[in-house]
Amino acid sequence: MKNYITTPIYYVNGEAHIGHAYTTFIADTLARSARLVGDETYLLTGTDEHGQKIEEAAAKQGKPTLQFADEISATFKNLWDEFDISYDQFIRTTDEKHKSGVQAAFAKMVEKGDIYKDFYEGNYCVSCETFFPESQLVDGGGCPDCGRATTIVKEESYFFRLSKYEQPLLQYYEEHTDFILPKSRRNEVISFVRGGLHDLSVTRTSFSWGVHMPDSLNDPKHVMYVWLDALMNYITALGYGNDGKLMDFWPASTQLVGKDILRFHAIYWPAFLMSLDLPLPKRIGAHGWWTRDGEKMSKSKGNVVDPREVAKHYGVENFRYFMMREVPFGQDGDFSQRALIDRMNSDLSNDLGNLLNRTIGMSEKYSDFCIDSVDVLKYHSKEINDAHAIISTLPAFMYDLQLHRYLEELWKIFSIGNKAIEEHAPWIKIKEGKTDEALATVALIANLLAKASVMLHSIMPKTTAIVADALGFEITTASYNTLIIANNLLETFDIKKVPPLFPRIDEPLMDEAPKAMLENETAPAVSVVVEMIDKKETTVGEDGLITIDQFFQTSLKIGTVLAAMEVPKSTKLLKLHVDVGEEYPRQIIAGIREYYSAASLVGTQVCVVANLKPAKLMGMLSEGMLLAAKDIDGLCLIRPEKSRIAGSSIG
Ligand code: ME8
Repeated sequence: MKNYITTPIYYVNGEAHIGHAYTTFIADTLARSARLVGDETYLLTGTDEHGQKIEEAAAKQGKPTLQFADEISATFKNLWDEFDISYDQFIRTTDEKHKSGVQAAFAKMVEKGDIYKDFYEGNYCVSCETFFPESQLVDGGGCPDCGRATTIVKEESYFFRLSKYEQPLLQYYEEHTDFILPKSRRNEVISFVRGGLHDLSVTRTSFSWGVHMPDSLNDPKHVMYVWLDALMNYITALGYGNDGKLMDFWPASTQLVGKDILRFHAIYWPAFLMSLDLPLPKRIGAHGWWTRDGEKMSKSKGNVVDPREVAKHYGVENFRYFMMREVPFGQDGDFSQRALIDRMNSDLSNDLGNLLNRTIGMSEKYSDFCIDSVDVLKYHSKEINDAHAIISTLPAFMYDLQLHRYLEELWKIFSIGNKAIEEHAPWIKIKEGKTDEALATVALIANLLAKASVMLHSIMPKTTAIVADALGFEITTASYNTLIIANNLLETFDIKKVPPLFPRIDEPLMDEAPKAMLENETAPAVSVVVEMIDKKETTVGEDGLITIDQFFQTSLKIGTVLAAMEVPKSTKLLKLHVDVGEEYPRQIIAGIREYYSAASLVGTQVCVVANLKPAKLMGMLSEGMLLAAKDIDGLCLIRPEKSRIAGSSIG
């Protein structure tokens, strides 16, 4: 099956914000999901670069318009590359092929008798690049969409016979009930069209930054209306009006837009396509708008959320997961760091991350990392069947763009896993000598994680690739077919240890840290300190000596550093995840950043004071302390001479 998915093309009058990232994440998810099931897929995104608005923005900066457009367009493209968006083409409306494609489309509309020349006088909003009838204006002449003042423009114009398509459009909506999603928006569109469609002015003479008329019209003072130019990108990208090489991807399977531009996509665009004798897209999905901490984002308020910043602090895939999980498609959503952190801690760290850590930990202890699914169906057929029942409901949610429901359902698989561990307690089964049963439960969890990872792949591609790698397989159409379609289990494999994928976050990472916290960042973590557990019994003698028993009250252990990261806004602290042979790694905040880089520590061994009372440093829990020695040359960690099993006791 062919699958063509598009995002809107973004105006180059400003850099990307989270609204742009949201549409692009959803489009990328749909494309990845289609590729995974084996569909031939094409994902299009790009930039919308013509029109008065862009011309004015460039002039304001004193730059030639094309240079200005080049610069901003590149920031979008770079962002999508940084975010690993799997687009097949990044179209720009200033591309020569696009311009000639639009001219070919215009010529076809003329040939069809759908274009005529007349005069237009009306209230024009430059910001929205749209004329509005007097009756729709707000506050004495303001634009009904953005509220800005409109100006009266009278000019010669070519018109598109939109009115001719009023009935065909209504009939189309009637016959294709899922053409517009969500359904509530469909009703809005229908009532707008029922209210009557006026012919549409589709050329301008008041500026020249746009696509010119086809040569056949010999009318150089006219340029195309920017929305006609922009909408055509969806077919010029496929070669319309040129080689037409990719036109077999048309009609698009899903075209994603924000609710504010639905009218252009659900009314003008289908009418243009009817005029061109082309089929209509299968679905137009209109998403809601994002606010920040409950407020509308605007440059003047300085509260626009920069997607790069969010990704830098929280990770692009966690951000992506949050956006799709948090808000039902079509509804407005609110971005707050607290909501993002909560999702990361509860869904990602607690549910998914812990399940993986526990699987790795148990397999290490009970079977030297080997996972064998041989007895899974003997002891756990119910869990496997329940997981498959859930999985079978997922494609419909993806199809309906209900990604929050998709994820909500998918997460039930992790609940099945966690419940199975509690109920079957493999550690007790091992003690009772029921090794097969214990190992079957561990293998069940590994299989649930594998299947869930495949289904989560389109939303968190890199993260799930790491999970799959730990579980000895790769996420491909072939593994989708075996694990999901055929409902098979994993082959016998050795599980790989991976650093915890979702460290818990306690404090917002993007806000200014309170000053007091910054100043109070010296960690006690790096000198040999003996925590006295019971003051009476452990009092140091008058001679300054302690007994051997007193010494052994300090639990010192060998730890392996699984992950290390810098603590934002701190010059001294590193956050480490250290395996000390327990079910979960410990989080240790150590004041060693001036002496060690985070990367140099991963995989090395350290000595850990393991029975210190947990303490909070800069709002983060520290569950231990590293031994180190310091002199005038600086600080160095105390390490075992040779590598020892994590958790080995020192003393
Ligand atoms: O409209 N939350 O481009 P654009 C969510 N060039 N989405 C938001 C948003 C927010 N706060 N703010 C904007 C254009 N958007 C045209 C499209 S397509 C042929 C031409 C969304 O850069 C908005 O709804 O102004 C739209 O879908 C997209 O960002 C691009 O807006």
